[in-house]
Amino acid sequence: MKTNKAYIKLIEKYNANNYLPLPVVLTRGKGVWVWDVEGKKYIDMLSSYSALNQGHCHPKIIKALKSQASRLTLTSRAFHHDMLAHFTKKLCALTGYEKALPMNSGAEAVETAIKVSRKWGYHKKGVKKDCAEIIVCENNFHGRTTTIVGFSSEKQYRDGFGPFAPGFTIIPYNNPGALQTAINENTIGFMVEPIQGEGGVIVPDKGYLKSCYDICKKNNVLFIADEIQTGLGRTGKLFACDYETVRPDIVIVGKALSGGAYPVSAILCDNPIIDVLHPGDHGSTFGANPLASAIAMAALDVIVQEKLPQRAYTLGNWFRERLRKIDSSAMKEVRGKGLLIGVELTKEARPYCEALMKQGILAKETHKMVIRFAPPLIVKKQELQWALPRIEEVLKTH
Ligand code: IF1
Repeated sequence: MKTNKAYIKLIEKYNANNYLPLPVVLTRGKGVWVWDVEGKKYIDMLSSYSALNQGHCHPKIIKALKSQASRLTLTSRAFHHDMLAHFTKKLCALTGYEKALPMNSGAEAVETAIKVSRKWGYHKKGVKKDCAEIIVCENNFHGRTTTIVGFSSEKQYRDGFGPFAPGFTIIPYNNPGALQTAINENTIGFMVEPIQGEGGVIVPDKGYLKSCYDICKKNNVLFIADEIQTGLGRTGKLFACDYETVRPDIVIVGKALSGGAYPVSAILCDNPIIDVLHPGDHGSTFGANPLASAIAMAALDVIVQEKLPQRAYTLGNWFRERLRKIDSSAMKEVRGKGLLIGVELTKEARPYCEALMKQGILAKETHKMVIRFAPPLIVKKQELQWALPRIEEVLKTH
């Protein structure tokens, strides 16, 4: 049997060096649990950055995958397929939007939102050709394409990858005044994460999203919410924007839209925005394919049937309180909403994540000083109770 070490050697030999994963090689997953190639069991407290809200290999999702995989996987968008009708009807009914435009990765859906809002800006708002501007926030994470990293404020995400696309203005997060000031006649959209995930689980002040939304409405600017990480139950509501009863003009979803079984993303909006698109304006070979559609339908069913937003709300409140009770000088702050939780430390988080791994808990550092805890939303209280003393021990002794 090959060890973790042996696999890592092979992986390092044949793969680009663009990641620094924890030194564990997983081979199986079920619910909140994963197993490495040496048979050791861990609780997954990352959930692939919220793609696994439904847990690993959810039986209903895998059943849909298998059955669709043996019937029809791809038609391209040159032809219609039956599952597209079922999937988008379900997605629109659940979210309350008139239309969906499915893609594959999150970054592609962000690019889609950028294209749709720019075209809306030229055709509906009357912005001069090639002058459209989108306002984004400092410390954002919206993906890795050259356009998207071009408006990142993180040096490493940009360095060496220019030149970048113009048309983006960066303002401070959690500051509605900065949005008001930055808007001009060419502003067509404001794109924001309701909670900044990669930025370190940064929760803005209460009322921030609503204030920004109102400013957007007053100025005929589209409010675009990137709910790729926060959406579909993670923060304790279907969307994190629901906390402030903000209904964005465009919602971007991904990750948990497939329950981790396939790359599926989408933008959601109403007809007056999406109707700027005409045949040939946008597309993707694999976007909205039959397999993706069947998987996403099952993933959405699980979110509803198993009341994942409600679970995240209740368990999240309880778990954050328990984490706050841990008496450790290494802990600075516990923050988050639902089961999107950041524990900010006074020291670098990486060694703590390595120590947690030894205890059977897989979590990942973000922004150097923060450990992110985001277990699948199907997690049981007993499973979190299993993890808590182990987390406590690591935070106290390292
Ligand atoms: C990686 C981070 C998280 C996202 C938001 C768009 C995307 C993401 C709010 C793009 C993706 C992923 C990317 C993934 C790790 C993960 C991540 F640490 F990199 F930043 F979650 F925090 N909007 N986030 O969080 O979606 O194209 O990846 O499907 O390894 O880069 P994608």
